Amino acid sequence: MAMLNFEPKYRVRGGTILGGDLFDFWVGPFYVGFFGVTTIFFSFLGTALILYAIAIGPTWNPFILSINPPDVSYGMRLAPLQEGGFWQWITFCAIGAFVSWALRQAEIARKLGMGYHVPVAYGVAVLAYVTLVVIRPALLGAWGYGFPYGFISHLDWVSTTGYTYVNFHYNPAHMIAISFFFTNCFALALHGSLVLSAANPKPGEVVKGSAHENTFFRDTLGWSIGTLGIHRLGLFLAMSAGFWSAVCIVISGPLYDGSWPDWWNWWLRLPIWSD
Ligand code: UQ1
Repeated sequence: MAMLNFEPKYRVRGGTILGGDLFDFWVGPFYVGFFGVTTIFFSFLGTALILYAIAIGPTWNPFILSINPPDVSYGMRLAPLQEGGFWQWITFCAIGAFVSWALRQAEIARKLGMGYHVPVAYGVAVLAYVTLVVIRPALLGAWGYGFPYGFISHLDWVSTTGYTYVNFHYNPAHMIAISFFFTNCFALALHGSLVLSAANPKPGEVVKGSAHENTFFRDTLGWSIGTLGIHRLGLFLAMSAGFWSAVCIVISGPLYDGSWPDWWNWWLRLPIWSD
């Protein structure tokens, strides 16, 4: 695998974003680069901090263990390690690793002369995480509003945060995010099944291509979005799901701190039917 015939053509030095020739090399199949080094650094440090924090904590029981953010009384200050400081440094390492990974994707794309679609798409997922652990806590004035790092504790945080606004399903941005997630699943199911049905036939049968794929949907719906179009649609749906997830949580508290079901009373108060 490491000596595919196209490798000599594409595995050439140059075109880095940072570090020049310094880390412009491969280790086995992996491109390293300056951001590969920073990814390894932050991942290892963050993982070590997680293991150390649990090791000196009360339990290894996966149902109970949790690395919690500081109490809200610390505000946006740095807390002692065992009072939320571990959470803060782990969060710092996580963001360092995620951003390094995005920049490594961008560097590889640049070296290959490709578009930056992959790091942009990945960046939306990173944005959703940063919204939860930095942007919303900062807008509310305390790291303590970030979610705890534990298998069950993070679920409890989602539950408590949801019920703080009475019923999160009435949050309009949450509705939009969920609609994008479902539509994204629907589109990928259509696309995955369509491609497999055409390109992976039973042994002995001929492989079909985009002409068959387009004809299937023209016969079924009267219209086909096309082979490039379905990927544009998929990217849009997936990025929109992550983006509206970030919006739905960042407006809860910083912009609106009432009950989401009550927010819809603007509808009942419209002058058309109210006095
Ligand atoms: C589609 O039209 C198409 O073009 C041929 C694909 O590309 C392979 C697809 O995967 C899908 C799912 C469709 C149908 C999608 C819509 C929105 C009509």
